[in-house]
Amino acid sequence: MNPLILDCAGRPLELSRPRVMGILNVTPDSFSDGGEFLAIDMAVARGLQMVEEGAAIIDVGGESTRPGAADVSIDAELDRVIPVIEALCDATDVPVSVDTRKPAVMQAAVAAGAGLVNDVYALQADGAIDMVAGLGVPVCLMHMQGAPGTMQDDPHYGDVVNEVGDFLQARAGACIAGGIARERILLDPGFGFGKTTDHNLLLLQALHRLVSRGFPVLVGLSRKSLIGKVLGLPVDKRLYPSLSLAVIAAWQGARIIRTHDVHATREALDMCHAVMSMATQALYEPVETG
Ligand code: PT1
Repeated sequence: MNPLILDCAGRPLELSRPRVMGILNVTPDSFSDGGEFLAIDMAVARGLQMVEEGAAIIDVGGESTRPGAADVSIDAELDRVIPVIEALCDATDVPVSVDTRKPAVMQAAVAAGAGLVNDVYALQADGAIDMVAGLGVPVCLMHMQGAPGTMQDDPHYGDVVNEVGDFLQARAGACIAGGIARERILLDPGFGFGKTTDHNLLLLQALHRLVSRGFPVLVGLSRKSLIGKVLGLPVDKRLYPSLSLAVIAAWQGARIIRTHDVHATREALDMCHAVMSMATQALYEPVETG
């Protein structure tokens, strides 16, 4: 396997085995009722805990994009994420990513130490490609049909696997034309973003086809409602099925798994990697015939 190392603003992210991205939501509901400074301390402590548990990157987000979520102003998003990114980058060498659609937030986050832009809007905001090209950091382009407020109302596709792959490849092309290095682009099919349960399952079943387009693939499946739809489990009972989905993605070549449950996911992925790496290590004896 060729060594694949992403340069996240000077912090290496090695992708020769599947890695865990730890989710750090900094929304008012996630670290509430302790006041502004305590909320920052709690978020940083949670980030460092995920580093201890084996996260290879921490994804800091200040705008919820789950189905039905409301928009957040630039100032509110900056107030939430920038102090957390600054403090986290001071406290650890692990790369930090910023989960945002807004070019102004991308700029401030990278100035604060972030080394990767994770954009569920695939840099379609005005000026977003120029911004990331200038910042020189890697970017994850995600597929979404519609917008968070309404995306689950009536998702429809002809061939969901081809349409999602073609969209992402077109966005990657636009990014490369706009000055973002090909080596700095990751793709994400966007599980739960304008997709029915069947769409999500089809996309995961055929994830190897997205991987074969030649960009590192990132997936977020942790605790998502597709698990609730298939197994009838509430969000706090979705760890084991989330691990199953993570391994199905990694087995097909996904390089980064975005998750709330870092320790458990890392163990599942390390075991998956142990099996996958045997494919390239001829340890068996040739069988004598005749
Ligand atoms: C994701 C992702 C993300 N997901 C990337 N960034 C969320 N790159 C935020 C549900 O169906 O998959 N990839 N940033 C969270 N969004 C959702 C969407 C959360 C759907 C929950 C659901 O439950």
